[in-house]
This record gives sequence, structure tokens and C-alpha cells, in this order.
Amino acid sequence: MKRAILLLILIIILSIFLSSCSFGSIDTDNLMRPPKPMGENLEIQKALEAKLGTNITLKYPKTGAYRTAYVRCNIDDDIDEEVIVFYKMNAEVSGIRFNVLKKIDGTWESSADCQGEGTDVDKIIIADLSGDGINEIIVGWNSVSSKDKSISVYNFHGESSYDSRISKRFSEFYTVMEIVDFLGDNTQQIFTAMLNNALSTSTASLIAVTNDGYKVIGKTSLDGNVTSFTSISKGIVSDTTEGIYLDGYKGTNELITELVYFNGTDLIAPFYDEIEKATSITYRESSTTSRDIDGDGIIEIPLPVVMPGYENRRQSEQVKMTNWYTYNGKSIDIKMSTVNNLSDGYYFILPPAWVSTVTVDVSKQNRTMVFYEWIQKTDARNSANNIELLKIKVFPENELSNTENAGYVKLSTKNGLTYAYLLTNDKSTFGITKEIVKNNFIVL
Ligand SMILES: [Ca+2]
Ligand SMILES: [Ca+2]
Ligand SMILES: [Ca+2]
Repeated sequence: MKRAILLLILIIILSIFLSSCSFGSIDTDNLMRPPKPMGENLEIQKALEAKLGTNITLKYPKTGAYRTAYVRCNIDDDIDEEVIVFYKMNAEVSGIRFNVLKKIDGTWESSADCQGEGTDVDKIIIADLSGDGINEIIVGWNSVSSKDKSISVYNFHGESSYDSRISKRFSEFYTVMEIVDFLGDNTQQIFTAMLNNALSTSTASLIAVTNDGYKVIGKTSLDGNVTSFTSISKGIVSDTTEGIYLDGYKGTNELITELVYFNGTDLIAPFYDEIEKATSITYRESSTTSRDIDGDGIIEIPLPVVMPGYENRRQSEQVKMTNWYTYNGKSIDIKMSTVNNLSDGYYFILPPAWVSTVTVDVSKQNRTMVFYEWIQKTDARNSANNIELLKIKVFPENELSNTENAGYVKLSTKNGLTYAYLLTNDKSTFGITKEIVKNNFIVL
């Protein structure tokens, strides 16, 4: 009885304690507030407040390399770093501004201030576009009222007066932007792609500094039925040329990849078909994005193919391999084939002799992929006659000893998982060595 009362008291105390900890009562605003700045950041904050007061809200770039409130970069001709801070005055409904701070004789002070565009910062890039050795400030602005973002290029002039130290050089709408060296002249240019969903058009542009200032020096059409871009990557197109690979959705699970580069005179998009007004060559029903899968600097484009024995199955039951293609200057060539296990986060590169002669049985429940020599030419389900070649299995890391006991050989560990394999038939025609298994296995 005594124990029962004690237990009851304990439950009451616990329930009071738990209810006071419920999420509803926590002040999330306070939790969300960034940690108090310390050291040099505190000095920068004080310099900013000395100029603007404390009633400001700092804004963080949402994408790109700089994601902090204090963007450290060198935007003039000395060797010291300046700091750019994006902010909004709390008392004003008007949009975003930015302030430049400089360290003068060991003390941080506000050096310039400028009105921004829109309401938020998408991205800031610091790069020398003009080739004079002084970096430009390239800012991508978001606006609440419109899906369109705008890009502006600014220069900082330390010798001018406070209010005129920042000058805007150029402005243009964009959907995605990146800094590139398409001209191959060791200066940087701006690449943009602009989607207009209302008109179903999509345009890539190259912006460079010319004798007449900032100019769009190349424009090319892209597939206008893309609804959004999901990934943008730079890759080698040839020894001397760099290109942008852009993956865009044409449906929830349908992607295309555009390639855009400068051929010396024009900006071109070789995958886009002017007559069809579409980019069909890289179309796939898959959400796997293009990437440099083997680390050689060239981007590969993934196109899925149904594996042997799965041709007559329902789409949801089909096992597919991915053929990875590269651009050859005219069209695309297959470079390698992989079987991807995205739920367990790995790829296996199929040895060339396995393509179309080997199939795979995937079990999500057992976390295995079993590779079979494909003999029975009817359906992968009836795999009894097929010769098992290789099994890849994923274990929780603490089951490692079991793994070794069962004859599995460890391939890799990541995020608490052990990836292991079993070579079940080393001597068949399609038998592969331990080295090939190790080399062909890629954890994502
Ligand atoms: Ca500087
Ligand atoms: Ca410059
Ligand atoms: Ca590659």
C-alpha cells in the first residue's frame, strides 16, 4: 500500500514536470535566437549598433557558400577582410538593406550602407568579375511578392563618402545563378537560368564585363516545360571548357538535365531540341540528379533501365539499373552502369560483363541486394535456376560480429551502418574478385 502511494506521488510529480516541459509553453522565439556573439563578432555587432541602433533584424543568405549574418570577404584593394551584414530596420516596413564594416586602426566601424532589393537574401557571391583584382559583390535577392529573384552586382569605393561608397552596376532577374569561367580567360562571369512558368519558357544567360560594362553576352533557350530546377553543378565539358549542368523537374518524378556552355562565340545548350522545343535526350522517370559519380570532374547523367527479368512487372515492382552518360561534344555516351540502393544509401557499379547478363533481387526487409547470373529468361521472381554471384547486405553497426560470423566481409561503415558483402560464387564466368567488389561499391 505504501509503495502504491509512493508510486502515485511519483506519477503526479512526473506529470507536473512533463506538462511544464510541453512544447506549447516553450518560448520558441527565444530558442531560435542566434547565440550571443563573442570576441570579434561582438566588436562588429557593437560597431553596427553604433551606426544603426539595436532595433534591427539581421538577415542570413539562404543558399550558397556564405550562410552567416557576418559575411567576411575582401571587397577593396587592401589585404584585410571587410564584413557585409544584411538587415532590416524593425520600425520600417521597407525592405532589406546591407551594411559594410571595416577594421580601421584596429577598431571595427561601419563604412557604407545600401538599400537592397526585395525582402530577403537568396545568395551572396564574392568574385572578381572585371579582372581588376578587386572583388565585386554579387547578391541574389528574394522577394515575397514574386517568385522571381533578382541579381545585383555592387562595387565598394572606400574613397567616396559614406552614402555613396556602394554602387550598383547591374541588375537582372533569375531563377538560379552561379559564377563560372565560360570564357576561359581567368575572370569570372555570371550564369543565370530564368524560368517563366506562365509563358512556358526557360532561358540561360551569360553575363560578363565588357568594354561597355556588364552585358548579357550569350543567351540560349532551354526546355520551358520545366516547373523548377533542383540541382546545378559545374563540370568539365572539354579540356578548355567548363559547363553548367542543370536538373529540372517536368513532373513529380520526372527530370531532365540541361547542359549549357560557351563554344567561343555563343552560349549553347546541346541537349535542347529547338524543333521539339524540349530536352528529351536526358528525360527520365526518376529523381536521381546528375553528378560527378566517379570524381573525375566530368558530370554524369543518370538514365534508368529495367533490369533483366523485370520487364513484365508492374512499375512499382521493377528493379532498375542506372546508366550514367557523359557528353561527347555531339551527343551522350554511356560511361558506366550502377544498381542503386537509395533506401540504404549506396551504389554498386556493374562490371561491364554483368550488364544485361546479370540481374538483381532487392529485399528492403532483409536489407540485401543479391546479384544473379541471368539464365532463366522469364521472370526474375523465379530465380531458382539462376546462379547467385554476390550479396550485399546492410547491418546495424553493433551487429558487426554477427556479420563476420556469417562469412560477410565488411565493405564500409557510415552513419551507424555496416555495409558487407558475400561473394557466393567466385569461379563462375561472371565471378568477380574482392578488389572489384571494393572498388565498385560507393556509399552515398
Ligand atoms: Ca579589404
Ligand atoms: Ca573587379
Ligand atoms: Ca565523373
